[in-house]
Amino acid sequence: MKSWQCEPVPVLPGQGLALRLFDTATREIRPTAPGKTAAMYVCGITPYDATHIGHAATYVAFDVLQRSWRDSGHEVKYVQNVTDIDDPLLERAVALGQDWRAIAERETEVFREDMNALNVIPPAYYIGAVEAIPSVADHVARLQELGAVYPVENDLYFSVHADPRFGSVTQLSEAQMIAEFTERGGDPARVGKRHPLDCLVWQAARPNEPAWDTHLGHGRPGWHIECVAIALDYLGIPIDVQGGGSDLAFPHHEMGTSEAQVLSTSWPYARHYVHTAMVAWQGHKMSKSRGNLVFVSHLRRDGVDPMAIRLALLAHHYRGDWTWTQEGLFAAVERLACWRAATAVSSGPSATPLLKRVRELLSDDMQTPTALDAIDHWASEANAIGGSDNGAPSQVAKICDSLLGVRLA
Ligand code: 5CA
Ligand code: ZN
Repeated sequence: MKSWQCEPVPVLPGQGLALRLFDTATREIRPTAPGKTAAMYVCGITPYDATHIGHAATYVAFDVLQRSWRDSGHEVKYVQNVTDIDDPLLERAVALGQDWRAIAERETEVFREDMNALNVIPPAYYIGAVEAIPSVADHVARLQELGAVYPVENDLYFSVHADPRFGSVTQLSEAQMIAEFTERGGDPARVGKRHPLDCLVWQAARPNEPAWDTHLGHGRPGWHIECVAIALDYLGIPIDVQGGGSDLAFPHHEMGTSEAQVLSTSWPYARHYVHTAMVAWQGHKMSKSRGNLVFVSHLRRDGVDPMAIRLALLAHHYRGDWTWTQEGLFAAVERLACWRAATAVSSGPSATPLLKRVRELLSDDMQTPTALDAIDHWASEANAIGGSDNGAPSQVAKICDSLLGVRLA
């Protein structure tokens, strides 16, 4: 699938520090240890009602992660999917009386435009679920050969306990898993399943729903196996980072991990599971199902500078839930103006200590709020008393662009 464009990332003097990140599976901040090339898979949108601020916060967080890896000398192989066939998309199509493909295409295009405006580095491979169907069918067939898949009526289910490590990503109790599975679209009570937590990998065609012909029959993929097939095809195992919002840790990443570990007879699927916090609005998690959404495209249409949106997101640490507010956006607009004024002149306070400090903060589990404070400090001094270091302001602009993705020029 077509991805999007972004401006080249400026290269900074010296090299960034090795990135340490919180890993959901081990519940600690550990060094990411990628080889020369770091492999990252981030779960993409289900393309209806995109791009809301929650989506944007998640993709901007992984963009900062990628920038930090690049700054410390790694190449990054980044893969993202688009869930362009799934129940919620079909439900929306019925509600709007529109073709599901038209909705998916339109919303994916809005997402691309928003990502471009927010200066998010595109994935090297941007893969739709529909285009991955032949691969999904192959992976399901392989799971069948391994004895990890069984039929329920005409659908196919994966036995999650075929992976002895099932549960190790989120470490929830079985009761918690069943509760979350129910809440997040799972079907623990379906008659014919061998275990309530077993998950759908292939759904046989249903009346008035799209379906594809494969060697598994006429149908469409389950959700988790879609991401696993794409990640295994384009990255291989282990990947360095499996990313997404915290709402995906269970069941999506837990079950996908077990599918991948059975398929590859190896573990771990991912060295780090990185989960971003949920952004709320009007008292609840911003979500398409609830409809409490603030759209990036609407803010842009109303004249908000996308770099101010980006700064409003970066003002929150990626692991702490937070609420979107007008005040937060206004503060970001002011901050952007202050940074632009400070970097529009030819000399200022030295950029060298600032670069060191920002690198330290970002390498330590991506402390973006404190990194913004450090830049504020430099900018206030620059605006109040100036400085004699020629070229420092343009160096600082480069730091903001390269490490935070905030373009000031
Ligand atoms: N297509 C699947 C992933 S394979 C999906 O979850 N799509 S989504 O459109 O619902 O979400 C896209 C990404 O945005 C996911 O990583 C999700 O965790 C994240 N996300 C959704 N809502 C929020 C929110 N309110 N705050 C932060 N991130 C969110
Ligand atoms: Zn996914």
